[in-house]
Amino acid sequence: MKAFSGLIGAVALLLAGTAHADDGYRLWLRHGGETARPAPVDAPAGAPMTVAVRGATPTLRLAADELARAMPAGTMPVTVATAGDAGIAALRLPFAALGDEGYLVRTVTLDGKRTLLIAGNSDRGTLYGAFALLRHLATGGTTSTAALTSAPKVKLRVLNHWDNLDGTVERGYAGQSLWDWWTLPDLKDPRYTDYARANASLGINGTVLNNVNAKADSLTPRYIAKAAALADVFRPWGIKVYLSARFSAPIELGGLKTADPRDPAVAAWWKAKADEIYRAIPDFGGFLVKANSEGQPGPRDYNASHADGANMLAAAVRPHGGIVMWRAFVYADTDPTDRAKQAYSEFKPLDGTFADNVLVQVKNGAIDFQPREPFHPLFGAMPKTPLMMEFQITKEYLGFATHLAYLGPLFEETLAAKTGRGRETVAGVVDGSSEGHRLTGMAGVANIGRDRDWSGSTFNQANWYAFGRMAWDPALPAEPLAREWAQQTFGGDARVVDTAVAMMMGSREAVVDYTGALGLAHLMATGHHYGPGPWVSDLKRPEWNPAYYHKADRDGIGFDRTKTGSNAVAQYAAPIARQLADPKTTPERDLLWFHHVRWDRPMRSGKTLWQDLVAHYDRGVGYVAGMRRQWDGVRALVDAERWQKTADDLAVQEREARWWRDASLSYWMSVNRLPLPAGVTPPEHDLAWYRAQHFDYVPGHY
Ligand code: GCW
Repeated sequence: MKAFSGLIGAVALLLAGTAHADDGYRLWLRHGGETARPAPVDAPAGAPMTVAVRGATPTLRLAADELARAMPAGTMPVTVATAGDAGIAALRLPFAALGDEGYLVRTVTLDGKRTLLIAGNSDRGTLYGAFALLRHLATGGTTSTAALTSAPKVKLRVLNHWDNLDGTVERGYAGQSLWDWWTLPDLKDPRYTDYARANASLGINGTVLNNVNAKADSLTPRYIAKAAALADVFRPWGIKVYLSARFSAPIELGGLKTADPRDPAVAAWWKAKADEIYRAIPDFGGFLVKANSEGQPGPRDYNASHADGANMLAAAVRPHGGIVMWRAFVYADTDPTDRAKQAYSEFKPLDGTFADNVLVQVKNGAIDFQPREPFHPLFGAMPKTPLMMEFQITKEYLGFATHLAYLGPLFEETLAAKTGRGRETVAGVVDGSSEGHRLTGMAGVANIGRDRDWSGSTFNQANWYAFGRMAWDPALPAEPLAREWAQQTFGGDARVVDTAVAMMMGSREAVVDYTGALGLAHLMATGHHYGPGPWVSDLKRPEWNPAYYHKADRDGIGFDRTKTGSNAVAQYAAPIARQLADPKTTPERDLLWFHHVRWDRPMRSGKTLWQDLVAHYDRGVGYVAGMRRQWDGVRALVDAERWQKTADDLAVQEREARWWRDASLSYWMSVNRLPLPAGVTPPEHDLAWYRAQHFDYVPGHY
């Protein structure tokens, strides 16, 4: 009997364990719906909700399903519909302001009965409304307080997958690509549906399937059929498919001698290719192009301009309503000028010459997704061209998947930056309000892979989340987004939510601090970008070397971008250029980005620059130690699986933050010959040890 009850106990324990195990698959959508594997549902039990669907389309049905699964039992009936329905039109609700994709949620009387109506002008709008209502309920709202109205401020809200056809992901740290190109189009992994659903819940409405370092193969009939299969899965969720186009494809696939965009045969090849794609994918979004950058082919190979290239492709997709996203991330290995200046120099003169279905896609900063960069000077400098923001959600330079770094503050900092043209902000440029552009967009380089938790850690999911929400509304601040994400992800316990938000909000600054604060950038190891390498100075191209970026010597440190140096500051509008021209008026957080200053320069803290820099390294490491303590404090309140994985990641992060600090300090001391301030812990090893660290098979580096 004893043994028997012991057995029951063990089974019960096992069941309880299973019930609470959570591998993060459900993301912030806790009301279940996993198609890949049955999972526990947090939604309240009870009689199912009545959800009426008027004029059912596949998309409206999806909206209704979400609500039926998640709405608390016993609440008022819900109706999903679109504005065109006669009964809804008779209500005379303010649909005009909602545009194509907006929604409203409010209590109305329909056919003599009170119902909570969720409706948009399109069924996609209604689907977004359903998710907005669920978010409202999961973050403390009730159906009786549900009076929601919203329309996206940005038209194209797009993920960029740097996914290769062999299943690897460039700068991806969450496992293999989600796309199983080999088995497509026959096999449609249920995860494709879950992926689309997660994106729809945020309002993301487009996805570029393949790496910008593109292979022409993506444009062959075989791969078009595979992309079409994904497009079929994504369509009811309001998501369009786009492809990265390799500019030399007419040569590689078409057997032409040239890819010169001014050659009629080249234009005809692209037109036929576009027609072929649209036959398979009638709502194909268009092309994303990386041209003449890091070895990619492009119009400059033929002395044609980026506008020539973009416009030729734009003409091919125009009859089908497609668009071209042309990247401004160019720097040439033949151009000796400051890399930070090159995109502006190349693109600014082209303002006004792009076709009206082209967006120029600009990274948030002028170098490359560093932990902190001042906003890209192109924002505000090309008023006649829609500029699309490109953020990197995957953390190539912020600790890969293991470091906890919430990017909301990084996104917010860039979007809120003033361009110096009147009251204009970067957000105003991106959402088109500043110049009245209607074609607008925001892209995020995805952090999604085949890991069960999609993003390589629970907290990385917050970066996908924040990107999607800010693409919908670039004015949304990072903190409330962190909170709503944490509430949905961990449930309602305020202790967990408060702790998660507190950890998240300072986490990006901590990465800045332990990798190099005060405007330092690009100090990582070569190629794979894992860990510190400030000493690297022997690579072929000057701008590949960290030493090119920090310019540290015995007397000082920093890149002079004023007129005594590269004069990159002159690329900003006058008020900003003036501010940045003087180290005294430059924000200290960007000081060494724009100025070469002495190690003993006095700082606001009262310390010298050197002492201040050391303090930043210590603060960064200390912050991570602090996050570990905070996370320990909620151990009992978070499911074991997600708690443990996060705790393990934080341990890695603390070790690697120390490594960054120690390696960097050792190197700076070898250059400036200065002692560490009193009381500061010396690096664990000597510089030779740090320089000798070598890593093969680093993820994301192909
Ligand atoms: O961030 C850098 C990466 C490259 C990437 C490139 C780009 C896709 O190190 O891996 O290539 O930028 O954005 O094109």
